[in-house]
Amino acid sequence: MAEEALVVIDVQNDFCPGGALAVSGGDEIVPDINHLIEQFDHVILTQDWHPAGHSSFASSHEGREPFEIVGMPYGDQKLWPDHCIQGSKGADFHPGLEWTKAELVVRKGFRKSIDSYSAFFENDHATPTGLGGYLRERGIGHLTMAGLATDFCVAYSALDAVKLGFDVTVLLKASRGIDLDGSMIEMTRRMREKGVIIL
Ligand code: VGL
Ligand code: ZN
Repeated sequence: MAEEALVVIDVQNDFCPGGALAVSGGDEIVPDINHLIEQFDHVILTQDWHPAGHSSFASSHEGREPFEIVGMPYGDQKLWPDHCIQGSKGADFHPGLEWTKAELVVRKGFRKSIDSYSAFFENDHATPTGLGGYLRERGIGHLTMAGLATDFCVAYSALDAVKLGFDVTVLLKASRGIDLDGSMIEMTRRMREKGVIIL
């Protein structure tokens, strides 16, 4: 029997109200996530972890504003406000998150020239983070995902996980989205279409 793990995506200060890339109601999920952490045998966290001057920051592209799209060698990239800078308070987990039980923290987005929404692959959809191999080696086959943001890092992680053959459930109640240009509807549709169970 494959083991199950909870994967908590990017519950960090910068994605919560008051943060640099605040997701509406981002902090409201913390009690639900803490409850889930208690229930699961295995807990893995992801942490968005960018160097200053990261190429996904609008401030790194002269004349560009956050939420515009630029062409990168690996494809289109949406630009963001500076956020989750390595070692900053904004990159810390929300202070209410009961993270001590976590067995692994996967940091992503640490290469300056490429962003990484997914916990499994960077935005070129080819460079692995190592999480897929880690889960396989540990006999973990079922993943429950929740966190921030539903329509970016949660969705891309869930889509990559099903592509790698994991059974994936996304808990909407314990997630919040950014919702740019209909991205919530679009990404929930894509997740369903690819076999992610959405609760
Ligand atoms: C995220 C945009 C940029 C996320 C991370 O966690 O969903 N979104 N970096
Ligand atoms: Zn980021």
